[in-house]
Amino acid sequence: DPAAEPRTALRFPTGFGWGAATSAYQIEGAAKEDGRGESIWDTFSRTPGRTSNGDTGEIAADHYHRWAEDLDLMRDLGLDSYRFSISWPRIQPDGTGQPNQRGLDFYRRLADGLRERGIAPMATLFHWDLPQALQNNGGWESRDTVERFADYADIVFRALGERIPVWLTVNEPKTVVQNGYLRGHHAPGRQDPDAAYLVAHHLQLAHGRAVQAFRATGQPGRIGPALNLHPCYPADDSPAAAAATRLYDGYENRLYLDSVLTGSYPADVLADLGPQSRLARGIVDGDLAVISAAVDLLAVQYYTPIYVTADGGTEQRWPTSVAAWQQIYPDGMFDMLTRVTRDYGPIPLTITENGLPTADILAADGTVEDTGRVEFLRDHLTAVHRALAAGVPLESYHVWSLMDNFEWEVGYDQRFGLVYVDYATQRRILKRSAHWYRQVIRDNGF
Ligand code: PNW
Repeated sequence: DPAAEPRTALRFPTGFGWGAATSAYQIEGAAKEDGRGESIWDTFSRTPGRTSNGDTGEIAADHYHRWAEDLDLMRDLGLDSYRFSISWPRIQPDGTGQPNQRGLDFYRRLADGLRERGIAPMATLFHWDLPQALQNNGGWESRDTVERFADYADIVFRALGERIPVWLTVNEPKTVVQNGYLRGHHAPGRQDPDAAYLVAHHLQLAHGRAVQAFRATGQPGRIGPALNLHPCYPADDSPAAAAATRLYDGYENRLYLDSVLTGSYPADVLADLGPQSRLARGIVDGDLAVISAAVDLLAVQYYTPIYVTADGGTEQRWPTSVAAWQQIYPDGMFDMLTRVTRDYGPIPLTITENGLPTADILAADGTVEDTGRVEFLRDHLTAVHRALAAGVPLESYHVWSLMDNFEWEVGYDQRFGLVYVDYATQRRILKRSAHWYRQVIRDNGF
């Protein structure tokens, strides 16, 4: 009976980086401290009806005050790498002008604390918390926001560049486009397709301008984009489903990958949007050269596949997690990684997010038995290992997330952490998955 045999031991390459990820608005709290300005997520989450239970990130996991304790946790887990994001409104409260020193100091302490503990910092410049003042000026619909971002990036590189070996520019431009501007359930809560793809262009430009600013400062580290990719599969064997899947893939993946890595937008997506779209009209000569400024690595994030029907809709094939948008399909991780390497060449890759939301319960004996997360991580890491064996130049993997946090529109209802956060006391408790992951890191495999 093969099912009864022990699992083959999987060893990862020597030096493979084991990490975990978070983002500023989701964990920091301290929304009014040390000169922080307001972001669009403060505004959005305070608007009645926008988040579950009216939850906001005002306190979140209180990481802004508990950072040292949290760094100790990371050391105890044995992390090689920690991915966090820098809050733009802590650095520039109104999104422009002189930097706020106390904001920079927080991230300097964090980066130093990581390095003291032997953990490599990986910093994302923008994880959705746009300064509200810039939104009032048009936000990402305005080309001016791109230049504001380049200025902000320049400030951060000069202040922290020596301390941070890997930088990521914009986290998941696609999610801003789709959730912020198409479906409207993320900040700024718009439902305007024409605006959405102009926003996509400006986010891609912002990425490219940040890469240029990085090169201009001559910092020693590496930089790249952070894209969440969705492998798209046809729901049936019909030619119509194949065609619909190809276009769907254009919107989900190639729009972002091609512009950065090949210097052009996919022709099928441009044709589908039409010559009068705000995206088409918003492209200025030279923009694609900016967007495709050479990057050092590509950060990819994987959560779910998409099955596309002949009429261009979607279908569910696999069981979902507690998030309706997530079908659990570990082979999608393999397909996504091998596809990127096949289609774009052997650019160094890091996985900056992969994870499972659950409704964890802290038991009376003080344990959290998140066996579903252990199974999810084990199955996805098995797919990662297969991709490595197939020659994918992957250097590291980060679980989303280090700890439970503010999961955007669903607030604190869904928990993604390896570490449980008891929000009433802000106590941190290692879940079963954290103990498991610590052993994986120790053994460099499982
Ligand atoms: C990511 N999808 O967003 C974000 O980077 C995190 O901040 C977030 O907490 C995490 O995933 C979990 O949601 C995603 O539709 C949003 O497949 C949507 C999708 C995937 C990731």
